[in-house]
Amino acid sequence: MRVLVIGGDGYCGWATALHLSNRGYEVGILDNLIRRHWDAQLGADTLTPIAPIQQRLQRWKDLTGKHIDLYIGDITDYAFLSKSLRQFEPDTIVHFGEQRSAPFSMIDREHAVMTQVNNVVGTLNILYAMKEDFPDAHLVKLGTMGEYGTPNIDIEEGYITIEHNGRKDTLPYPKQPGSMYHLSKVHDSHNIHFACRIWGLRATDLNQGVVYGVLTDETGMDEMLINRLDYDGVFGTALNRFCIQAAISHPLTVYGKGGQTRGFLDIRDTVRCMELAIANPANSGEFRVFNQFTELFSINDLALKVKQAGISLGIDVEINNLENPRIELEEHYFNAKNTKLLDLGLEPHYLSDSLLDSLLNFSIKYKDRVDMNHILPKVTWKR
Ligand code: NAD
Ligand code: USQ
Repeated sequence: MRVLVIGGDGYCGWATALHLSNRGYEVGILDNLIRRHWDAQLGADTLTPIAPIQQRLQRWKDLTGKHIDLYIGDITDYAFLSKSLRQFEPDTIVHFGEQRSAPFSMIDREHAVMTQVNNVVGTLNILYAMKEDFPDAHLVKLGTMGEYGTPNIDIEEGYITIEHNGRKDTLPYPKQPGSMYHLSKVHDSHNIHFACRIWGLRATDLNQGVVYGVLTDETGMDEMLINRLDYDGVFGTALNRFCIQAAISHPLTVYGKGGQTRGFLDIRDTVRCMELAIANPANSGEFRVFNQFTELFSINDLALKVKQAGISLGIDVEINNLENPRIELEEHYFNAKNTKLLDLGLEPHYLSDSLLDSLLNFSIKYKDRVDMNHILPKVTWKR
């Protein structure tokens, strides 16, 4: 099976592309490398020294004998996208290629517009290119758990059955996203659903939770295959940031009360979930939604776990409750379903002491690369 991984130079995409290649899929990567450019603009860098994409792919080939095609360009450029798809002829299109940071999208009007144009137009172009040339291909699109927000009822996987005035229907689950970025994913979901209903395309929307960890079987094979690990206040995410903060003895940056609860998963489960979704495609005309996370944690839970793991490594970890730069509920009900990927055979790597130890040790190894100016959050949601 031929799988094109759009956004394959990024954190989830790189790990997924190598995993699929290792499992015998014919893989292509399409990426415009804009994430490397955004890092440079912010003056931030991944904790880990990532090699240029061409060198990464050459090393993968030298190590495994497996070739990965490379298309460098922007999916908002329809001519480029359409030409690349015609060359590669995918059976499955995996779409990670978006601006994915909530704080980045909340910097100012320009960043909000850029995020929504990049994400919404890129996805629309993919839908039109599929309608035109690959109507039977399967789109596997990364959505986010943050599309749902934090409703005071259980979160279902994409749809909810509602009884209203004596009538009953199963409808898209209500969405209340918390940033201009998360909103872009809601817009994408609507557009993909429309394309499935009207044109009969097949798609799986993976509402992924926050990903943590850095090593997978493939990215751990060689230093040149190392994955990115973001720690800065814009692109870094909760648990990864906390481990890196612990490694440099910086107090953990819990925003507000820390009762914010989210779905989380290990990057080793991200790659496995992608494989399961690809191997079990949606039907023609079906817009399928899976909630892709393995465990729920509050930010306080995570901070305490990192503090505990620090003790076993002889590091004294302090926890700091900062004023919350975001506008979000800090104490709330959160109970999301996640059975569909488990039903397909996912065997989760639950957050364990050994993973925390390994992530902390990994962070200690590269701690000299940390720029302290990028630890505290600088972007605020407030007017
Ligand atoms: P990332 O920033 O590391 O990677 C995204 C990649 O997409 C980058 O290499 C970037 O250059 C590329 N890209 C962006 N816009 C593009 C365009 N217009 N054309 C071509 N390439 C483009 O992000 P990530 O953490 O790997 O996230 C990947 C996807 O997974 C995103 O859609 C994100 O919303 C989703 N997701 C991520 C997480 C997480 O915790 N990292 C959690 C849930 C969902
Ligand atoms: N948070 C802290 N301290 C920090 C960083 C974050 O308390 O140092 C809190 C935030 O306020 C928020 C929660 O942790 O309540 C999650 O924030 P995050 O930065 O870890 O993740 P988020 O902004 O939600 O975005 C990340 C990815 C995004 C993905 C999303 C999945 O960047 O691409 O869509 O996780 S989810 O959160 O399930 O929507």
